Amino acid sequence: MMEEMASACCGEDGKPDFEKMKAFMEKCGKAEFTAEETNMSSVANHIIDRGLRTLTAALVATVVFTSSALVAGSVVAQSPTSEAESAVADVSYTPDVSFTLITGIAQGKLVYIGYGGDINEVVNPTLVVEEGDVVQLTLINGEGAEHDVVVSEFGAASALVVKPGASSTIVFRVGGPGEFVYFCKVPGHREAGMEGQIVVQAAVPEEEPVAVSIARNPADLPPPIGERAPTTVRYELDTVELEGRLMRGTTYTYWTFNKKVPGPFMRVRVGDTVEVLVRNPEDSGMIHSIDLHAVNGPGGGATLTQVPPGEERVFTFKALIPGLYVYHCATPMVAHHIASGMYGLILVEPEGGLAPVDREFYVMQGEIYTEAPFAMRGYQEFSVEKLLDEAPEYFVFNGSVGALTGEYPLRAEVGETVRIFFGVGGPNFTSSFHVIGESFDRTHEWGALGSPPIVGVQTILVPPGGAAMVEFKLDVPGRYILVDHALARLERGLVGYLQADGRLDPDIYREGPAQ
Ligand SMILES: [Cu+2]
Repeated sequence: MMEEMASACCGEDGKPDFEKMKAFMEKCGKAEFTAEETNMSSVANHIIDRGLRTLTAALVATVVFTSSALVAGSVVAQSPTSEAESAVADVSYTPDVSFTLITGIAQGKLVYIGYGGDINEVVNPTLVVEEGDVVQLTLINGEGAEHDVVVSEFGAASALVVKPGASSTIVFRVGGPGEFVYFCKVPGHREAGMEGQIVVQAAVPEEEPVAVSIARNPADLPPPIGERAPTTVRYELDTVELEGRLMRGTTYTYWTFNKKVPGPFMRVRVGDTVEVLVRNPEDSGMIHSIDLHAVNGPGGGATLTQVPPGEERVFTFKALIPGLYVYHCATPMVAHHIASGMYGLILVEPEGGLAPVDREFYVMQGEIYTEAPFAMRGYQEFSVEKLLDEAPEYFVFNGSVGALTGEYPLRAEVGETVRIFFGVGGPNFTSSFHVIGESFDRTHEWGALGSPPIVGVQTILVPPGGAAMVEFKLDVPGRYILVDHALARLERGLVGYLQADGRLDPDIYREGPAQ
């Protein structure tokens, strides 16, 4: 297939021939590909490797549009260090940029109206993207006439949306800089006003983040306890309210333990005496507290730690049962305090400690309820209505969108065993935690460390206020993706990367047929 396509798109001299390429694309058609042909992104990569990047951009777009959401993410930038490693391309389950258009009527014309982000309420908005971006475009029927949206240069066309509220999503990859058109191809609609521009710009360097990061580095946790006698351990928690970065260009008022989400990873041994000091700064607007699920006593500490601004409280408990436990603020409205970021994990290690592993990580899942829709720019206000309706706009790992992709991806080496302490702050949604490309060799479900692990698990359910400890050995280099397998949540920010470096063992994973 690869050779056929390469020869179909190149001249005798092996150089790109745009006319031949166009003919090939027409032959391929715009709508249907066979299963084999949807694998053409690898073919396109091959052509890109031969230096035909710009000319084949439209071809790649066609392929991406008709294949699944699994997009080869680094095909252009990849510089394999060996033949073996070149077989593993990074994958991304997310587009680089997404837009939503709602059909409607403005000034007597049929139009598209932008929804969310920079294009909110703009009529026939100009969609600005960067060269090479994978673009996701969702069309929603706003008034009940039949519509679609087409970007013919990239071979992308939505389904017809017929009833009010019906929607269709297309995904395509753009090529080099230029101006392109999207429009409705229902007869007469383009002429009636349903048309806008897609402007592809040269890539600009990532803007410096101006907002404060509240994301907890998943590698930020204390070392294993190992072999030691019970002792007294002290923790100090500052309940800091601050405006932090929710995603690129978007901020939100977080309530935190020690300015990060999740709060600090506490690590003690069974039998330890644990002293917890909660300090609420003078400039806080709220009372705050802590309820640790590792505590045996009313409120898990919350009855002893309702701390008004400018004051502090201290309490002490004995860690009686080994396990991985959630802690959170327990001041009314508790769900609001949790949704604002006030949660973390406390590990009570068994006598003798946990089995040694090569890497440990600390990851927690939560929801954020903003008044405005997902991905709006600027400061976002909290919505108690959406919280009570359990309708979050954002789902996040470690506090913010991008915390575990752009900011702090997990890193490990092939051959290493990785342990993830995974918890759900929530406040409302159970996680179907999964690492794409791996299964868990050992899982302590519900954070139960006193029971033997279950072995060979693909996806682990973790409820709000619950946790799990998972371990797996990495056999193949590349990018693994942390998700909640309720994958619609990925579209609202819930994704993280685990990057494994090392050499590929072709016995375990490689392209091509078995020998
Ligand atoms: Cu609080």
